[in-house]
Amino acid sequence: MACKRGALIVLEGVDKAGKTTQCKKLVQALQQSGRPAEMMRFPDRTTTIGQLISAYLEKKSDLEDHTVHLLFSANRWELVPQMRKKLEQGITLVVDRYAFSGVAFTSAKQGFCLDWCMKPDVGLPKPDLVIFLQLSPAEATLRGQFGEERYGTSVFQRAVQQRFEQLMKEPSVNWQVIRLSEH
Ligand code: NYM
Repeated sequence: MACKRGALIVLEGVDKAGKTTQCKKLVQALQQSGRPAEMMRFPDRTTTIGQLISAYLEKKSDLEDHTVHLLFSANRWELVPQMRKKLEQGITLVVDRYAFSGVAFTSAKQGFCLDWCMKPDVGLPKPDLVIFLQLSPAEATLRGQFGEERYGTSVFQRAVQQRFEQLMKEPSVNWQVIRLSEH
């Protein structure tokens, strides 16, 4: 008997929005309701490409900006066969960041446009749903300092948020915004 394809659900947002916690909760809730579900995250730091990205994020290495953008995309592409297989097996994938983070973070840097940033990810499996966790500036402040990794400044994160807002105008993507209040 052919089983129903799993859904591809992506969680997006700026750093510290709580994506990882919510991904885990969603996977748990889906499993408890009897639906096979697994979590994935990007970057996946376990692969060879992921290790290059991780060293860059941890500021242990420097990479040219276009190069690291393409590595983030390659990290998604290398996992596509695995993703497709699981979806075909009926497993719902809950993914912590996807191509939208790739575009929002790189295009927040000087000299990058959305159009160039989107190109390497064209053709990736399309999410059925993208949940955007919208952190208010007040809540971001309450959550304290961003981490020690690259991109961890509030100025950069605000630029990333603006890029996400531009991406959310794309009507072909099923965006659902969840506003996180201060309490
Ligand atoms: N990031 C993440 C990018 O710059 N491009 C991408 O394509 C992806 C998927 O990596 N600050 C950035 C966003 C985060 C950082 O993510 C690591 P995490 O979820 O903290 O491991």
